[in-house]
Amino acid sequence: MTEVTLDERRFRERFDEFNEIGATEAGGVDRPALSDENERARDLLVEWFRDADLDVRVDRIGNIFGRREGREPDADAVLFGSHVDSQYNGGRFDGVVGVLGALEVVEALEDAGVVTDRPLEIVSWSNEEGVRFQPDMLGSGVYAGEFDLEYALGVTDDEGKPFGEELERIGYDGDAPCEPDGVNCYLELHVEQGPSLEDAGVSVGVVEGVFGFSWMNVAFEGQANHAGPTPMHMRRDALVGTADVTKAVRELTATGGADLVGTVGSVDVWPNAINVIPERVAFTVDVRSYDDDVVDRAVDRVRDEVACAADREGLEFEFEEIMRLEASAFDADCIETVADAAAAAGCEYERLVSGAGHDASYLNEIAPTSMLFVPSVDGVSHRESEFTEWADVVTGVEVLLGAVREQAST
Ligand code: HGY
Ligand code: MN
Ligand code: MN
Repeated sequence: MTEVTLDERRFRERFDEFNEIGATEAGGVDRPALSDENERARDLLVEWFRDADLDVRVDRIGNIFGRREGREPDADAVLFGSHVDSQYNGGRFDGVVGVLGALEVVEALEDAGVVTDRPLEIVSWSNEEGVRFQPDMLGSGVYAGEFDLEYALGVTDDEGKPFGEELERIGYDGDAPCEPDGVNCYLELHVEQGPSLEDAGVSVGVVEGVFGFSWMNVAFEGQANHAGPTPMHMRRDALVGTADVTKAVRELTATGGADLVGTVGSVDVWPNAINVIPERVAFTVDVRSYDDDVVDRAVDRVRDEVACAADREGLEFEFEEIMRLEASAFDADCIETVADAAAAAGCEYERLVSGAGHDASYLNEIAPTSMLFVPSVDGVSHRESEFTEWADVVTGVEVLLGAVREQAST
């Protein structure tokens, strides 16, 4: 097989230039989906895809594809990539490593004059993070048929702005159909966002699946009153109910299942004043496990805890599950392709399951899929200090290159 070498300088310069967009003081990025910063990031990506002579298309939900023809134009394509939208104060590596790594793979093949049998398609999915617009993995979900397009275009952010209008505002309401058209397999390089690889002292993770998870919206309604003269027995404090549920979520993860995790991540208090008893609180609950029954039981427990907390404090409540993703077990052959590529690159690797959600979960519904991880320092992610050693990033791209070449030969 012809030797293909990554241009590490090009790759590093691109990564640094790309992460100047939405850069935060603390060294992270703030590029939420369909923001002005996300628009600038998309524009730069499209420019680089075009510079690489890729055939660029944007689909109806704003997923961006770059296609490189192979020797067999009618063969199903090898699809690989990730996402470039970020958390509000997120890290520079989450998603970007997979998209710019994919671009470097196709550029390195071009530099070496290597044409694969199958076409290659690299992709940047819309709204993977799901922080501004829920649910997450929206672009890959529509593409894989999990969500219908109209529903996705209609979801709104906290200011009531519909996804479709924001997509049009930034000029990425593409006209390509949002559906698979001849996909041989999907591969995704991503930072682990957890401590396993660092703890094991290995540089590559061969990902065998992704946790299932549920996202819930809860609202408590009590009664605002003066913090001073209102006797405790007269209070209906929505924040007390919220605190009870938060504590219950922590407690149920202790007994609900070995890998069960639970988070109350977003809390909105009204009127949020130092001397007023909270009247309304809207908050979120995120529970995850690789065992779907464990997630189902956890959701039922949360629902019960909400009702009990409301009863104790005399609150009205609303409870809605806004997203439920089943656990994904990846394709055995794809997993071995990644493992073989890691071994061929001389890497020690570990097999693991991802606690973080990824677009690969939905791609796994429509094509053989697997992922590969590179270590996150201190297991940190979704934080501005998120970091991966550059040598590990480069190793990940080398393994991705090997896996893509393997899958792209017929
Ligand atoms: O929530 C997740 O795991 C992903 O970052 N959307
Ligand atoms: Mn991600
Ligand atoms: Mn993320």
